[in-house]
Amino acid sequence: MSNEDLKLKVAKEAVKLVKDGMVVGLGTGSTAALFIRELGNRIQGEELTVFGIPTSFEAKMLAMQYGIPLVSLDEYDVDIAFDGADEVEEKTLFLIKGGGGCHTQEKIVDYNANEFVVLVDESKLVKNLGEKFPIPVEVIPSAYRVVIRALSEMGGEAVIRLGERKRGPVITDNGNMIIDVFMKVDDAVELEKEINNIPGVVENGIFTKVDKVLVGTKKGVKTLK
Ligand code: ABF
Repeated sequence: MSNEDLKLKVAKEAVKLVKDGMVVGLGTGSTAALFIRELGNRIQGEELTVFGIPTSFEAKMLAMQYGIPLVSLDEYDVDIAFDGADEVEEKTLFLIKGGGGCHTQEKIVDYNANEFVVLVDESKLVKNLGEKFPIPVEVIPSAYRVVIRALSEMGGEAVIRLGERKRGPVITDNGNMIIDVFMKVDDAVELEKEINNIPGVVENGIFTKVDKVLVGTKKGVKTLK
């Protein structure tokens, strides 16, 4: 069974948690994309009244494609948010997100949801946060050099994320740059705050407020909480 099969299993399980009348946070990435498709199918099939709040341009386009009516945080609170992750620390359920560069909008929606549910296949589980993945940091472009310096002083190895052809930096939905930081994460709660305290940083990809993680395994979907 491939990782893609496991992601689909998780998406199908997650969509069962949505109830009629809910406002749902729609995450970004390949797992969240499967969830958005499944949710669209359920809304059409069962004629549910459900609204989505997207976490990225990508999620917005998918929601429109699959017929999920959209609202915004201007007027609505989020009942439940579903989103992917790059790493999940098994013992704490802390996450690294932002491999797709959308973690700022994701954190706004996910942290403000009444319930935040993470959707991953088992390859994303790690013993210690930062084991495989750098921490993505969204940065105001004019501040990139001083932010890199500050992150280096904190013991990180910080690199600007470049686009596929490596001709320039990746630009986020918010018009900013991403700096990826390779560093040991001893205290994720403190580090999340500390990185955000650097002038010029918009948001980092450490997520420490998670309600539930649905993990796709070969034996089925397990829930961590
Ligand atoms: C988003 O998509 C990101 O925060 C995370 O980087 C990524 C996970 O993507 P996938 O589900 O494709 O592995 O949720």
